[in-house]
Amino acid sequence: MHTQVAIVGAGPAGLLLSHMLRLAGISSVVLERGNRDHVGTRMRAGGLEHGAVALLEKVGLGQRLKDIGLIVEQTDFRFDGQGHRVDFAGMTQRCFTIYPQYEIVSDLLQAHAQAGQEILFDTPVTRITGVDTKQPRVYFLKDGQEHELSCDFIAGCDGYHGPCKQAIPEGVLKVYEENYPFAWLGILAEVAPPSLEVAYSCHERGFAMSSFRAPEISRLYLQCPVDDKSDNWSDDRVWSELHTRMDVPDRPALIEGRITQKSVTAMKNFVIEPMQYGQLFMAGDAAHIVPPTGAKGLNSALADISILAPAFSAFYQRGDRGPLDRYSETALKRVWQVQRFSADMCTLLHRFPDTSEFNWRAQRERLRYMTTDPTGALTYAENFVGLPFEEPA
Ligand code: RFL
Repeated sequence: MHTQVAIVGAGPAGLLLSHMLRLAGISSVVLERGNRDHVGTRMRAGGLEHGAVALLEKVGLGQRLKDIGLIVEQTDFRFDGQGHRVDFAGMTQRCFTIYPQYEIVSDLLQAHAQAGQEILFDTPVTRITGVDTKQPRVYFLKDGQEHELSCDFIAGCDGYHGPCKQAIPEGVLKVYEENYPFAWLGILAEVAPPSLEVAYSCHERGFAMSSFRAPEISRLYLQCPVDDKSDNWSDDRVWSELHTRMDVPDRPALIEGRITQKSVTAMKNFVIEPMQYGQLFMAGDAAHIVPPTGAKGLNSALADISILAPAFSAFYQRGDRGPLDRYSETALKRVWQVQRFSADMCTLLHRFPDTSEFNWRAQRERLRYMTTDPTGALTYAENFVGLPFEEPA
C-alpha cells in the first residue's frame, strides 16, 4: 500500500487534514485505533472560535454549523458574590459558536463517506519508521495482522497518547509541560442552561463553569482534587456544589436536570518543539495540550491543519517545500499564544490548594481588572474569540 500522506488518528485534526487534502487532489490514508462509534460519539470540546468557523465554511463544512450552531456573544464571570459580563462580541465584532466536537467529527465522517474515501478504523498504528528518509513507513494492525503503509509524508494527528512523536529523536525533541494540582469533574445534563452564555465562577470552594452543547443540554464543570473519581460525586452532591459555587443574587440560578455523564479530566499545558522532523508533521493534541479553561484545544488542532494542509498543497501543486519546512515555526507562534492565554485563564479562575490569602485576594483583583477595565476586558475578548487562522487558498 502506498499513499502520499499517511494520517495517524481520526480525531478532528486527522479528519480535517484528509478532507482538505482530498479537496486539493492529494491522496491520504487515515489510520484510526478506535472504531467508528467511539470516534463519532466522543463528548469533548464544544466551542469554536470565529477563525475555526470561517475555515470549516471555506472547506464546505459550514451548513449544519450554520443551522444548529449557537452563537455566544458574552462571558459571565462570577466572583465575590456578583456576576460581571464581558461583551466580547461587542468589543471585537466577532462571536464564539457552540458546535460540539462530535458534530464536527460527524460532518467530516459524512464528507468522507460522500466522497467514497474510506477511513481505516480498528487499525492501531504500532510504529513508524524512516521519517528521515524519502519513504517513511507506517505499521498498523488489522484483524491481528501487521500491515505496512508506505508514504511520502506522515501526519501525526494521534492525540496526546499516540505513538508518532516517539519517532522524533530525543536530542531533537524538547517537551514543555505544566501540570496543575486540580482536575475538572465534567458533567453533562439534560437541561437548558439559565441563559445561552458561558459562565465561569471563581469561588473559595473552587472553580465552576456552566456552558451548553445544545439548547437543552448543559455542560457543567467543577474543580475537584487531582485524584478524584466521578463515583465520589452523587447527582445531589454535584447540584449542591454547583449551586454553591455558581449561583449569585444578580443572576438566574442554575436549573437542575438529569445527569447523563460524569468524568474527571486532568489539567495540563504541554508543547513539543519542533512539531516536525524529516517527513513527519505533528498536529493537534499530539503536539500540544491546554487546560480547557480557555476552550482552545479543539480550535488549536484545527488551526494547525489550516497551516499544514496548504503546506502540503504548496509541495504537491507547485513543488514548493518552503511552507512545509516552516510548518513548525509557523504553527508554534500561535500555539504559544494559546498556551499563554489558557495558562492565564486556568491560574486566574481556579482556587489553588496552597494559595496564600494575599494571592487569593490579588487573584480576584486581577479578575476585577479583566472584567471591568476596558483594556483588561479587550485583552480577554480578543484572545477568547481567537487569534487569526491561516487563510487556506
Ligand atoms: P484527538 O481528538 O485526541 O484524536 C486523536 C486520534 O488519534 C487516535 N490514535 C491512534 N490511531 C491509530 N493508532 C494509534 N496508535 C493511535 N493513538 C491514538 C485516537 O484514537 C484519536 O481518535 O486529537 P485531535 O484530532 O488533535 O483533536 C484535539 C481535540 O480532541 C482536543 O483538543 C479537545 O477535545 C480537548 N478538549 C477540549 N477542548 C476544548 O477546546 N474545549 C473543551 O471543552 C474540551 N473538553 C477536551 C475536553 C479533551 C478531553 N480529553 C482528551 C480527555 C474534554 C476531554 C474529556
